[in-house]
Amino acid sequence: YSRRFYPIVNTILPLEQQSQISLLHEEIKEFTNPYTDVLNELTEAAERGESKVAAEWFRKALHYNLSVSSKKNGLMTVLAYKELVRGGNQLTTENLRLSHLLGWCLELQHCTILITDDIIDNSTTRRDQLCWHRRDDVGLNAINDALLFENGIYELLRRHFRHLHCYVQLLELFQQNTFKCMLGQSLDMLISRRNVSTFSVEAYTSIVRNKTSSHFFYLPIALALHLAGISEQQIYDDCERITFEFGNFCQAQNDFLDCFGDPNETGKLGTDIQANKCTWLAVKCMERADERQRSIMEKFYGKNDPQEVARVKELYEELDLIEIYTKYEKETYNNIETMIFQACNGAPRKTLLKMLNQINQRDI
Ligand code: DMA
Ligand code: MG
Ligand code: MG
Ligand code: MG
Repeated sequence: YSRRFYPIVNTILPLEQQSQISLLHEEIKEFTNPYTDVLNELTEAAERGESKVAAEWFRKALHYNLSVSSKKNGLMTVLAYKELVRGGNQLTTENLRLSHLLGWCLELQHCTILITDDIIDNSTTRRDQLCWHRRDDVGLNAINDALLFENGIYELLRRHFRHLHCYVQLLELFQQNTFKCMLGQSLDMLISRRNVSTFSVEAYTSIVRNKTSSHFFYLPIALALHLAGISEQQIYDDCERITFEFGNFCQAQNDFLDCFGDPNETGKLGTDIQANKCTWLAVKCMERADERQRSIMEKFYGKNDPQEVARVKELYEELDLIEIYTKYEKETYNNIETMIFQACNGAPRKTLLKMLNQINQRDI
C-alpha cells in the first residue's frame, strides 16, 4: 500500500496571519522558563520523608514526558489570563507566575492522559519518541507513573494556590475534567468493542465531547477564567460551547492523520483501524458506503494484518474521504471562527483565535 502522506501543515490559516504563529516562539520560551523550578519542586515534594530514590525516578519520568511537549496547551492558560486581565491592576509578576504554574499543571495532566492512552491504544511512539510504557526500564510501571503525574498537579496547587479564593474551583476543575476525559476514554474503548456497522455520529460525538473537548480545550481557558476571578456564567458557557467545537475539529484531524498522516510529522504511528476505533473516518465511511463497501468494512476493520488495514484505507480513498475531510475541516474552522467573533464580551476571543490556529497534532 503506497500513497503519499497527507501533510499536517495547517493549510487553512491565511498567509497574512502566519506572523501570529512566530510570535508564539517568544511566548513559549517565556512559558518554559519555570520548567526547571517545576521539576525541582515536584522532585522535592516526592522526596519528603525518605523516598529519594523514588523521587529521582519521578524526575526522570517527568523529564522524559514533559520536555517533549510543545507547551502550547499550557501556554494557552497564560495567554488567556493575560488577555482577561489586561488593562487592570491584576497583571502582577506574582499573578503571571501563578498563570504559568497553572499551565504547567495542565501539561502534567496531559501527560497523565497521554501515558495511559498509549497503554490502552497499544501505541509505540508519541512526540517522536518511544511511548513511556514501551521502554524496557518502564513497562507497566507507567501506570503508577501516570498516577504520580496526576498527584503532582495537586501538590503544585496546594503549594501555590491554597491561599487564593479560586483554590477550590481550580481543584474541582482539574478533578472534574480528568473524570470526564477518563469516562470518554472508557466510552472510546467500549464502542471499539462493537461491530463497525453500529458506529454512529452520536456515538462519535459523545466520545469526542468527553475525551477531547473538555480537557484539551475547555480546561486551559476555564483555569484562566477562574484565576482572573471571572464570575459571569455566560462567559463560561460561551467558552464551553466554542471549545466543544475545537474538540470536534481537533479529533477529526487526529483521526484523519492517524490514518493518512506522515508519522515523521505527527510523531506517532497510527493504530485506529487495527483497534476498531469509532473514528471520524470510520463513521463517515459507514455513512457513505453501499452494501458491498459496508461488507468490506465489516470484514477488514479492526484487524491487525497490514494488508487488511490497507484494504480499509483504499476504501476510504474510494469513498473520497480525503476530499470530504478537507472540506469538513475548512467548514468547521470557519464555523468556529464565527462562534468566536460572536462570543459575549469578556470572553478571551484573541486567545481562542490563537488556539484555533494552533491546533496541530504535534501538541496532543
Ligand atoms: C485522543 O485520543 C484523546 C485523548 C484523551 C488522548 P487518541 O487516542 O486518538 O489520541 P492519539 O491519537 O494522540 O493517541
Ligand atoms: Mg491514542
Ligand atoms: Mg485513545
Ligand atoms: Mg488518535
